[in-house]
Amino acid sequence: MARKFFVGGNWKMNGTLDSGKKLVAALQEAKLDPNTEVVVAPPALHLLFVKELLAKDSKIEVSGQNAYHKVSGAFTGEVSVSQLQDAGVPWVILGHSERRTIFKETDQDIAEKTKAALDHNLKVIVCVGETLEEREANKSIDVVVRQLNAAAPSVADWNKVVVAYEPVWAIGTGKVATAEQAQEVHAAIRKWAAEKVSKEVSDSLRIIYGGSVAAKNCRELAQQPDIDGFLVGGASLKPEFADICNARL
Ligand code: G2H
Repeated sequence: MARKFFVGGNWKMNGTLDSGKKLVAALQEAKLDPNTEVVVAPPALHLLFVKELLAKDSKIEVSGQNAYHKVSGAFTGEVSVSQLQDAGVPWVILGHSERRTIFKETDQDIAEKTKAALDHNLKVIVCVGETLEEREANKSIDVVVRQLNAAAPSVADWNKVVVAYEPVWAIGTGKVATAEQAQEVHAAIRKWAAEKVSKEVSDSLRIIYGGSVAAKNCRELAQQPDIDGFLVGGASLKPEFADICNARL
């Protein structure tokens, strides 16, 4: 089964309303590969503004960068999965390494958030990936499998999930994983899905790569058989994001 190429732009905690408007205008002017699904994740404060600007081009969807699993309550500073649903935001990124490391989210937290998001009809980009220390100890695949095993019981419908493999040592560092390094882990994730979930899910699951993806390295990565797209940080704030969306052209 052909997997639709998927490119997410994770704007992280960057930009202003004005710069968001310019990024949207650039995306609307660019000629994007119609066979690529494009999703952008602006800061929470900018989500509805960007969603409205994009409405003219319904092909590009928006995503939250995080969400809390409780529906409502005394959780100062959080945005809930049900608030994203209510606002018509179709996607949410969960388990990004910056959430795991800086904000101390655990595998269990991410499992709870994944369940809550899917229960509220959101589509989820679940991030996994090892640290440099773990890679040097040859534990990359063990770590990724541990993170996936924690999230898997929360997933009733894998069609609503995209897995992002983001080696922590490659994030925002300019050190991109080689195409071979990324492919090896992506193949291991697909094997895990075949064994743990089903052959059908393994064949259809989109596994995207994140970590210093740029126009200059995206094409080689995009040619790997198990790389189905990208989660892009820094370069999603630049005109080259359109080239990354077109990596398969
Ligand atoms: C990884 C990635 C986007 P960058 O965090 O999720 O960021 O492309 O800046 O490494």
